[in-house]
Order: sequence, then structure tokens, then C-alpha cells
Amino acid sequence: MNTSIRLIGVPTDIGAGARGASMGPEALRVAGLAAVLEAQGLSVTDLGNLAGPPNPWQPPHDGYRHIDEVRAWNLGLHQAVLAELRAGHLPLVLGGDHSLGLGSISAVATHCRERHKKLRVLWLDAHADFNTAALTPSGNLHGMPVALLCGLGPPELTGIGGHVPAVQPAQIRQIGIRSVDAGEKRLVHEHGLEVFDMRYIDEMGMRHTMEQALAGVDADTHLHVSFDVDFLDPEVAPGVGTTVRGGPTYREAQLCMEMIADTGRLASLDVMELNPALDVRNRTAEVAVDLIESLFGKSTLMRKQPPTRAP
Ligand SMILES: [Mn+2]
Repeated sequence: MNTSIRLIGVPTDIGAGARGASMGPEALRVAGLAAVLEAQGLSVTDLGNLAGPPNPWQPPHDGYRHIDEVRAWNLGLHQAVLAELRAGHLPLVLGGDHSLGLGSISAVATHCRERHKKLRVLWLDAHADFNTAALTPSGNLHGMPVALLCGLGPPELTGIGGHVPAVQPAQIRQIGIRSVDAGEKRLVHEHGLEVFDMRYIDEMGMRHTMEQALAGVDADTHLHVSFDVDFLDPEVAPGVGTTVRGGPTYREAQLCMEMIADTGRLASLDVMELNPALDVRNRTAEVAVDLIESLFGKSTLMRKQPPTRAP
């Protein structure tokens, strides 16, 4: 891969139900993200952090919390990601809460339309993030980005990329899901989202799951990964605001990342919801960096040619 990776920090918890994901970008830097990727021979440029409005910590208005601020952060992120893609770079978004998936993925979708590329989004998460204000009392927008991307929600947010819906449900595969509200489940089925939940992974294994999720990805496909750190089992990754028991183990997650890397099609990435305020000695950030390393091709495979590494 001769792509140049661009780190874009988005230090906000504007869409979350707990404060602290705003510190995520710095924790990933402290865990050595750039150095680890550079050690693999990749070119990495850290563009620093985007700026945006502070978190006013208000209750929901008309069913949504902080809609103006969420829009502002996502507009900025949309522009930043689109600029990097147009310049031929690989944007790696350091969140921040998962409401930022809206700005990031709407930009990726715009880019794919411009280049006539196929888009495949892998949504690695404990949650479907397919809520609407009618379904959730909390109004936290980090539970809604997939619905927003599919055109469900207020026009101030669904319209961020100028194309509604920004993506089609058929372009998305969700993996690791294990916490979905009843109404949300109905909506997910109505819209035909393809979901590989934990029951599926338990029964079929991660290898088969990833083969299915990646089926059809070819040389013409832009592969985007939106990695919510709560995808992982809380035993592995305690530093998130919305832990759900029963997630993938460290090794299952590694296999997931390695199989994505094997496609050679990864073209953009979000790492979201890391919350250092809830972490233990930055352990979760270090796990996330390990997994990102695998996503960019560090292999534990011994049976063929092991990758050549400097001693
Ligand atoms: Mn999420």
C-alpha cells in the first residue's frame, strides 16, 4: 500500500451520553498510532485536530440533543475527509463519538459518486446506531448515525453531504451487534440492513462472518471501516461509554481486521468512542492501536511468507 495516511482528530463528545470521548484522539496518539503505522513502512501525516463548538450538555430539544453542534462538527469533518480523499490520501478519523460517522461517511460516499466507485461500509459496533428521535428517549445522536446516513432524521443532519440519503442500506454491513432496541430492530429490518450480530459470529465464526461481509468487494470498491471501540468485549476494551458484554475477543477482532487488510481495499477509517476518562492506564487505546496495525496489514500469519520487518 503506497497510500498516504492522514490522521484527523475530532475531539468532541457532542453526540454521546457520557463525557470523555473528546479525549480519544490524544489517547490514540499517546498510544503510538502514527509510529506504529510508520514502522510498517506507511506514510503518516497527523493533521492535528479539527475545531468545533463546546459541549453545552443540554437535554434533548424535539427529540435530539445538541443538533446544531453535531451539525457543525460533522460539516467540518465532512469537508476535511472529502479534501483528503480528493487529494488521493487515506483519511483516518480519530473520534470523538460515533455521531461523527455521519460527516466521515457522507464524505466517503460523495467521493465514491465522483469517482464512480462502489462503496462498502463495514460498521463494527455493539449497537446498530439506527435510532431515530421517535424511538429513543435519550436523544443522543451517537446512536443514530447509520439512520441519518440512510436518510432518516432531521434534514439539518441527513443533508450534510448534500445528497439524501448519503448511502444506501445495501452498501452497509454491520458486525458485532448485540444491543438493539425493539423499535430500532424493526427499523433495521424494514430498511434491509445486513447485520452480522454476535449470535451469527458465535454460530458461524469470525472467518465465515468476514467472508460474507466482504463478499463482492473488488478492485473497484472503496472499503470504509467505521470502528466503534465498543465493538470489542469490555474485558478487552473497558474505555468506552457504552460497554456491552459478549463482544468479540481480542483474537476474533484481530482476525476481523486481518481479513479486511487481506482485501487490500481499505480506503478510509473511523476509530470512534474511545473514552480515556473510563479507561485503565490507556489500555483500550493501546488495544485499538494494535487492531489498527492489523487493519493496515500487520499479519500474525506464519504459514507463508512472513512480512519482512526491520530487526
Ligand atoms: Mn457506534
